[in-house]
Amino acid sequence: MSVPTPTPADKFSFGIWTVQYAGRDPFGDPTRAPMDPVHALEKLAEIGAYGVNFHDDDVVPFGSSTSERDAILGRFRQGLADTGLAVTTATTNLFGHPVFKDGGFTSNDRAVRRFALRKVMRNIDLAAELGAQVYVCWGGREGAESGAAKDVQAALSRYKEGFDLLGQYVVDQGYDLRFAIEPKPNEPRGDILLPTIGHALAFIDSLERPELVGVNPEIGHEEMAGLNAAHGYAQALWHDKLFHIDLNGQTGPRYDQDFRFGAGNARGAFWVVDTLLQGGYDGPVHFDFKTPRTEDEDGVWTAAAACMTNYLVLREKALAFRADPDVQEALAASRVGELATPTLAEGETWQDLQAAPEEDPETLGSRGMAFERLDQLALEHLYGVR
Ligand code: GLT
Ligand code: MN
Ligand code: MN
Repeated sequence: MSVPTPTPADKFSFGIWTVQYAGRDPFGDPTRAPMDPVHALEKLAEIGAYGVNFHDDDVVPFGSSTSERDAILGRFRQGLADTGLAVTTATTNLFGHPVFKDGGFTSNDRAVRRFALRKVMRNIDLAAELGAQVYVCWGGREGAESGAAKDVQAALSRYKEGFDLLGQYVVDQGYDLRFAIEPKPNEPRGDILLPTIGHALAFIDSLERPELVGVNPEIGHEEMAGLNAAHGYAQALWHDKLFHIDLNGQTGPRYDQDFRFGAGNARGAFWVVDTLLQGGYDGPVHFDFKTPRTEDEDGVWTAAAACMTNYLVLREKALAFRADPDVQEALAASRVGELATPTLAEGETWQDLQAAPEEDPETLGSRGMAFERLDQLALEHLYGVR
């Protein structure tokens, strides 16, 4: 297998902040120079990306005046036109400025909440103008470090109030825009609200317009919580709520590593790709990674290109796995397809079930499931020996 090359049909997209990340961490200063967003557009187009995603502040620095904002956006629009990159998604920075130290939508300080909602609405206008169809909401600062500091039930009510207001806003403005909540268990807060895909899905059900809100799961964030990211993506698909994806790499429950996609838990990445393909996800294939601060700018573009390469490699491997006759045989031996058959026959009732001849648990219990053979075939595809 040769190293594959991305094409626009692959719909690869990047957060502008991913390549702009200059290497600041809690222990050290940036190791790279700030990156002009238009330069980011040019380089992303050059390496084969299809689209971009940005926070308001990635493009227009926080606190810019109206005239500065207009000038910066004029240049950015020109950069989009010149490169042909699509704006697939946009989002709001509700975590960087000190005003958001206790959150945006759920800050204890009501004035902060009002400021946050206005900031989101302003960027939604820009997102809609630039053609974004999904608006990502990562509530990184919505949370707490200590017990009494946050009334969690009140915070969830304010979170709901925020999404209800924004839903009303896009409907009133006639925007074709849906929201995608990005869960994360912790970091930068000690504990973040809506920490996993499951929490977010349950929360969405409480909203006035649940149809406008889905999830944007990030592989690393689910793995930080010790969860199986592919299972989370599958459940989001089952609920019809996988509006967007953040692909990256992570090695188990620890700090948010944001490795390039395919690094870290490679086996988990394989199953995420397989889940997306089998589940028919057809949105942008979006990467949210941070290049380690050991790298210079060349390293940033190496890492960005590698996200796409690794996706294409894993896509080919996942498709080859599914097409392999040995795998189809192993799937049948493991009775995987049988799970699609409803447990009761059509029209059968619980009374019929009670009246049916009983299964023999000894016979059933003595049958092996043959999952080891099936998983070994997957690993042989992943390891490149099939
Ligand atoms: C930040 C975070 C990401 C989110 C981004 C969207 S910002 O980089 O680490 O996981 O997707 O707000
Ligand atoms: Mn992350
Ligand atoms: Mn993310």
